[in-house]
Amino acid sequence: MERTLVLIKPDGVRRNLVGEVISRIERRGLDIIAMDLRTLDTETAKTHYEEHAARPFYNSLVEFITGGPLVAMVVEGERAVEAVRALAGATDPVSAAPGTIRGDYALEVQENIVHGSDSTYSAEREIKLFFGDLAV
Ligand code: RTP
Ligand code: MG
Repeated sequence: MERTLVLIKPDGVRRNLVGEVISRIERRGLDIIAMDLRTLDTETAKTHYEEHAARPFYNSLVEFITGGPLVAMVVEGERAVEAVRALAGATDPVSAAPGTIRGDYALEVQENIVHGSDSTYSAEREIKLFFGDLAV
């Protein structure tokens, strides 16, 4: 069993896609074991995306992810990290396959609806950042 951090980003909440995203996760057979609606402070957002600190889109990304409420959840299941990444689709929604969340609902690379941890290592770091003591 694996755990991964999933975010329904502020664009997904604003567009009322929370139920749609949760439904896809549940139908796939993954379990949601923690979840809340919250607005990130700048410090948490910067830490979450620290790997992108040198990228030109970093400031814009931090502004976007703190710009409204998001849904944070811990998802558990067999190979959950890879399974959620497959459900989400490619980072750039235009290249994301139809049938994926991004491929069905987004067109812009920044406002791409969901986040899923990209490795078990990232998942552990991100779950600690968002949910404290909940172990991976
Ligand atoms: P995420 O971390 O949100 O799950 O997305 P990802 O792994 O598919 O993509 P990553 O490379 O980690 O990028 C993180 C988020 O930054 C925004 N982004 N903007 N303007 C741009 O060129 C650009 N590139 C990435 C997206 O919101 C992306 O999901
Ligand atoms: Mg990423």
